[in-house]
Amino acid sequence: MENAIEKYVSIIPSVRQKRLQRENFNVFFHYGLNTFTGKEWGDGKVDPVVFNPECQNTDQWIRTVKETGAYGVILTCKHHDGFCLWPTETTAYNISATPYKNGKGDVVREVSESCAKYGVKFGVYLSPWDRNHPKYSTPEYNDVYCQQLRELLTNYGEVFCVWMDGACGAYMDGKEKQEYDWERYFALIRELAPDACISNCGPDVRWVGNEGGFARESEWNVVPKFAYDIQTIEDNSQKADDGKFVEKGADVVFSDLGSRKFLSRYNNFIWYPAEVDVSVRPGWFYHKTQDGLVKSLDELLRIYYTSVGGNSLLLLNFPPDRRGLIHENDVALAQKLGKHISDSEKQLINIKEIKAPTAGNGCAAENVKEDGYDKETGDPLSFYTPEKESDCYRIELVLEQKKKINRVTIVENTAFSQRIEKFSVYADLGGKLKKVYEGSTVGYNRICVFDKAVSTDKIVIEIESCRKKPYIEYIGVYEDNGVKIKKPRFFKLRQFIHEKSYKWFIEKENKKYCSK
Ligand code: FUL
Repeated sequence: MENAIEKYVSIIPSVRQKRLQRENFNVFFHYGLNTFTGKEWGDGKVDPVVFNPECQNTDQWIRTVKETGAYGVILTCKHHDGFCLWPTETTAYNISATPYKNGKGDVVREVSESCAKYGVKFGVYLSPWDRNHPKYSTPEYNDVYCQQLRELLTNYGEVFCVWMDGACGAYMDGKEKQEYDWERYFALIRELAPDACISNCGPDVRWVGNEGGFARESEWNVVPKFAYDIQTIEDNSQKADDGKFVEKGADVVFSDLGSRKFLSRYNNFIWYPAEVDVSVRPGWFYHKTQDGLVKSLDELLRIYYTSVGGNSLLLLNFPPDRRGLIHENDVALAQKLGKHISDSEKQLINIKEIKAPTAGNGCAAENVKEDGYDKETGDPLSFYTPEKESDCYRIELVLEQKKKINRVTIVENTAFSQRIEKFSVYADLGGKLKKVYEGSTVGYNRICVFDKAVSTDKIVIEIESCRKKPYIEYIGVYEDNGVKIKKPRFFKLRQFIHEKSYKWFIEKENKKYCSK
């Protein structure tokens, strides 16, 4: 076991992963022909003339993103229907074939320029599954896909993320499954955009396993090495509980991907943080009928605190409408979310004194009060680690004054991997310690929201189980912001529901398109 633990803690993030972990909240834009046809999955046969937004304004999109406080955006440059939002040379099925700006438009350019204008990062979604391109299902399609990547990664400035969707229903069109040349795609992205993370079907960021906004309670970044094509939804999902699936490889929908018990079945491990991708509406694309179904702030806060606050990335979808604008209802939600986040950051309470096990050289406990980091490397400017390993690490935080508190944030320095496996938070209530939170993983961000706010001037954190000793970068104690998080439902149940609803969705789509 000792050797195994050594191995787990030797797995650390790349610089590009560390940077993304810092900037863990981004916005998705689903936009294209589906916006105008009311579909979620276009069949690749829709006439591009339907694309005709009257007053598209990508500055308005990006201002909305700024309101949320998110760092970057990811635009569906090509969704499954194969329609390209930029004037690509790889297919005529693109923006030039639309009435928009008399065929002279380029939505990718507009969004990337608005991002540059407002200091927001720009990322691209390029669906590998393509229902329009005649080369799909042949080896030459890999050339087409690479050419599309090349155009996007060389003509639109810096790209922080390439998002590769695993969804594929080629059988719906009576087509053979495409053999994707993932390694070639990845090599090209690394060559053209070395700082970009490759998400979803890529080596840098893993899909959390559902699209409902549910994060795992115990999320690990050190997981068994994945085969990327295992993430494709169509035929890699588990078919029988016969143990064979585990031999084939780990799958993103498993509820436990990183406990010691789970890891003990594998030999090769990678750093692979999870991303929760979810829409503020029921659909990924805009549908007028869903104007009244935009999520409430409470729902969004549950998602925010369990993803961003639960060692996961958040990719929140705001779909532009047929006018080419983010709908007023969605903008209002973005504003509320952004205000909540910025107000909450101001509620940090000063810590007067910290008592903790003797620190390792140069790694004083006081350092946990600082949350600065190097923008280039993503590493913290300072951190705390105890000198020696022990069974339990007790960190006592004496506050400057008694305050009403409802949360504590803890951050591990992931340059030393992810180590904490079990911890508790106590509040001193008139000389008596009361447990206010119990958790497992911490990782690059854990916001411990208490069930009930408490008035106290002393918080105690006990780390009860850890892979070797902990490396803690930051601890923040915050005044009550009124947030209450309902305990997330059991992940396995969510997984079950997700798989069922996904099958239902595909069958429904199938009927719609294939019965014609
Ligand atoms: C899924 C796609 O099929 C949806 O349309 C959407 O793009 C979502 C983000 O990923 O797999």
